[in-house]
Amino acid sequence: MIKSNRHLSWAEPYKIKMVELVHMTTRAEREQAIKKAAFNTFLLRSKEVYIDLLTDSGTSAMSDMQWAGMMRGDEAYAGSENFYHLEAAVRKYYGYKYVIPTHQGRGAENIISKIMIKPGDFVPGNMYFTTTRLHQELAGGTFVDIVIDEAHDAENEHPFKGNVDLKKLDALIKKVGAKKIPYVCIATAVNMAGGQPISMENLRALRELTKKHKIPIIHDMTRVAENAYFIQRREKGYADKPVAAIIKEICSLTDGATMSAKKDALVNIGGILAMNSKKIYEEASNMVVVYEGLHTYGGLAGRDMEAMAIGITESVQDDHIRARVGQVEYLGNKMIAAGIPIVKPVGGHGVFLNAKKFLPHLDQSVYPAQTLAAEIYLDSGVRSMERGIVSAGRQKETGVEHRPNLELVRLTIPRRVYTQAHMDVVFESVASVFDDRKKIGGLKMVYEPKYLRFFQARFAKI
Ligand code: PM9
Repeated sequence: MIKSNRHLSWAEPYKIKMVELVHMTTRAEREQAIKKAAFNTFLLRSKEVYIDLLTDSGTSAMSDMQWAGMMRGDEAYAGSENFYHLEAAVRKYYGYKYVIPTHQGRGAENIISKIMIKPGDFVPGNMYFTTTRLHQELAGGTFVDIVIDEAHDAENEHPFKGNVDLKKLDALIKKVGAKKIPYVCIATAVNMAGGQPISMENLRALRELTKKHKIPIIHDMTRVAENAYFIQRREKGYADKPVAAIIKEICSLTDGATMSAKKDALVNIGGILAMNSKKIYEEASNMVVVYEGLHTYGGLAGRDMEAMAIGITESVQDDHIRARVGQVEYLGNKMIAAGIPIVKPVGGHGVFLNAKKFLPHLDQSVYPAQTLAAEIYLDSGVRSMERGIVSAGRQKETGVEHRPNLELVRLTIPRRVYTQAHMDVVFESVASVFDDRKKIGGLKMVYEPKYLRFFQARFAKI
């Protein structure tokens, strides 16, 4: 953003060149569709959806430059030119020395978990993420939550709810010993907390503590640009620093990264594993051939890597990120003004409805957030996602259900896809469900898959 334009509002820094028609449905059609989908919005067909706020993952609109880049795909098996463009973009904007492409974020999580975690290890992180924790557990590790308590409280307006509670980390080190902690896993713009940022000050302090104990930091940088924008807006000393410089500073405080490029990096498919250690790079580039593909394509086509290299460049621009977060805040502020309970402050990638407060008559055992997502779909065809007890799954050792404090419905905004008028419709629909909330009853789970159950679980009305 050019500084002299900061008095203007956040209008999109692009114009529309091509459109995709969306489908409107009748209430009767939606009733049939959600029943067929067993009250799980992941099981709806996209043609049954009007405004799709299921996820911001892989749903971005690519730019004309990215599409032009797709035509420059070098589909050589080894040493594709596009890989070198991607590597150059990662080095320039993120600063990590080595990069391995992966088919998406969880491909990178699988590899780093297998390399660094031994059975019996503990992996502390600033709140869990579903796929990340699963790979840590599959490698034999136990995830330990070290995020500040404020992150688990939807109403708390702490500006950096992604911060690490250093006392919790210190206590874990004292309890299990630094040797049992292969790395600390730090997410920027913490997804499950509602897209909440970590501050640079906290990251710097974490760096000091981990350095003392020789524990590396692995950065889940899936939404690093959104985090950097919040630092620019909220942290002392960063108001005049470009988002690109803040991103580089964040990365410089960590040793390696996993990234789902399907979010901030503006592509429909792809991920990366990046690091500064040559030793880990060599192990990872060997392991990637087992699970993904050669180290210069990692499960991606050359054209995908080109789109990612260009997407990274576009994602770090101040005017892009200001408009992206501006749109999310526009929707969030409408909800707050209407008294609809949401996670505060409004996060970077979506508005998270607080289902516990929205439906206070429903106990967590009848899946209030799952229920609310289905009700919003029924009302308007707006698709959202459960982020509560269903997503949290079961404890690794005991099989008992996790009962997270946050029982949320995520209205996730894809990047560069929907307009302000779409946001108004989303608000109108949530407000109408809110007016009728007392009539809403809960769900029971009738099929539960073993892994990441939220994707495919099936429900029935009680
Ligand atoms: N996140 C999301 O919708 C897609 C899968 S879960 C519905 O938020 C973080 C912070 C993520 C993430 C995916 C992954 C995995 C890692 N870290 O989906 O494998 O938000 O590319 O990335 C999703 P992939």
